[in-house]
Amino acid sequence: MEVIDAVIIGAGFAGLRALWRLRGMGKRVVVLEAADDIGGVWYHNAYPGARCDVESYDYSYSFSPELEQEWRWSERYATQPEILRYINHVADRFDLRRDIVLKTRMESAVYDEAAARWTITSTDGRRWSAQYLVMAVGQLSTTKEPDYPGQSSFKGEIIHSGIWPKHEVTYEGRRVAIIGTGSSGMQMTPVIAEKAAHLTVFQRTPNYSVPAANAPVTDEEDRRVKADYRARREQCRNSPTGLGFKPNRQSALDVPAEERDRVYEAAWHRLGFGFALAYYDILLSKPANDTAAEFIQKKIGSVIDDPKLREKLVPSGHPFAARRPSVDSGYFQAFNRDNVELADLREFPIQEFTPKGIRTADKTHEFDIVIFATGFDAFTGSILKPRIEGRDGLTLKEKWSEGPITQLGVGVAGFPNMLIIVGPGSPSLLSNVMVSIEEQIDWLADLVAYMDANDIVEFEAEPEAERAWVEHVNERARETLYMSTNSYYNGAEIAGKPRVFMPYSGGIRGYRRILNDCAAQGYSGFVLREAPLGAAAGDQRSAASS
Ligand code: NA7
Repeated sequence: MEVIDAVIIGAGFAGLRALWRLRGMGKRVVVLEAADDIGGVWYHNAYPGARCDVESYDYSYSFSPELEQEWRWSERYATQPEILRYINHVADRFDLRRDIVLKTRMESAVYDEAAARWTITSTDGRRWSAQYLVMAVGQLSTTKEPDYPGQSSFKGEIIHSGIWPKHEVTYEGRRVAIIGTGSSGMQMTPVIAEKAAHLTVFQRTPNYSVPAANAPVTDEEDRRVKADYRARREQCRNSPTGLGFKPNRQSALDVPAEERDRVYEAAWHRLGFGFALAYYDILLSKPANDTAAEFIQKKIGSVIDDPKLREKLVPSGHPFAARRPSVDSGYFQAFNRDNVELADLREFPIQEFTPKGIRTADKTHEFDIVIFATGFDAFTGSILKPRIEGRDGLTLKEKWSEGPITQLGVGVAGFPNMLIIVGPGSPSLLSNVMVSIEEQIDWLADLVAYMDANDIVEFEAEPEAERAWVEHVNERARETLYMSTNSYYNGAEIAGKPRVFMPYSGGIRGYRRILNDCAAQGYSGFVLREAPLGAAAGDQRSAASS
């Protein structure tokens, strides 16, 4: 068994950043990654049209000014291949690979209370002993795989957008189905539509989307951003969601309709995902939200030629951005093509798969390829996959059976020395996740440094503090429109999953203040111990057995 300081699970953006930071403090660190290579979701989501919906300059690491200056983004919203190249560049530039163990899935982590250490075991039986366990497993990394009757009888290829195959998939002359119209389905639709003989998009819930307004980055723009990158980073860190522009502090209801339309028009052509910040109360007040929703509905409707299709594709019935909206590049326009068909699952649900395709209540469709763009078991899916056993044999799965409970989104009572990055209880998917990743990792590194400086071997969330934090997370969510509809924010994406609001909606800046206050108060809400709480019990056990 290898004895080290920290085991980090996951070699995506969070895992690499944690490795860089902890190694820089002189810690011996190993990153375990189940996939064949690094990159996390950006390794797996290699579907056609995949790109980030946060601007490239903001969806990148800020820890190295040299890295910032030398990397040249080619587009405003980077594609998946470009982001993967960036991650690989970072890994090489900072010599991270030597501490990353690929093709290695964590099976279990068991806390040794007497030693205040975690024993991590991989599915192939290797073991590591570490003081710290850092869960950097991503929030959208466990795919949701539908299981329709007859699915295994289908003779064509079935692919999930979130674990895209490594072989080349060709569309020319082929009949393709996409099931799901979240960001993944919306991004791949126009790209596949251009190549496939026929494309059928199966829609359950019409989703709001704002145009990406993607464009190549000009040299002038690149120079401008790089000349003042620190200010841009500060803007992100101090914004509610980590996007690089100032939010509007006005209410959508306090301005005349013409002015509001001008603001929305400008936001439509520029802000993408940030449209939800065009007025501060879009996600707080239904009447304010209605103004944004109506504007977007009109815009979407205006690019769809067929009135019947328009009726089905234009989103309604839930507030704009209460479910994750998309940022698209020609999704709705793709339905004007002769080779693209919409299958409305609300009207005609899927009844079964057949060897040749899919039978819905109204017709039989024949396909060569079926793509599930059906999303993920969000927030908790990947954390709860391995067996994580804390004090007294309690597993995290048992502890979270009614929903995730954390202190500030980073620690869990009963699971000492375990840190979660961008998991439930933190701004996570409600933010530019890169900003959240860096904030949390720098905070945890400071905690580790504080523990070293004060001869502390064990930290643990206090049960009272985590109860209060969960209540605070819920309280902030109740101020918003997020709970007014079903979404992966509140566990509705998986049947039987506890219906609780998972991310922290209080914003990145507010969250950082809370983390900083916690540290300034000697890590309030956490118990810090100079000897493991379980040491006495361990002594008794070894005395009894000797
Ligand atoms: P999402 O956003 O969770 O979208 C999943 C889509 O799949 C959504 O339209 C779902 O419809 C649909 N879905 C899920 N299960 C089914 C079944 N069984 N039948 C039909 N349709 C289904 O995942 P994405 O991969 O698109 O995006 C994930 C994130 O990546 C995104 O939020 C950004 O952060 C980037 P529903 O809405 O549930 O009716």
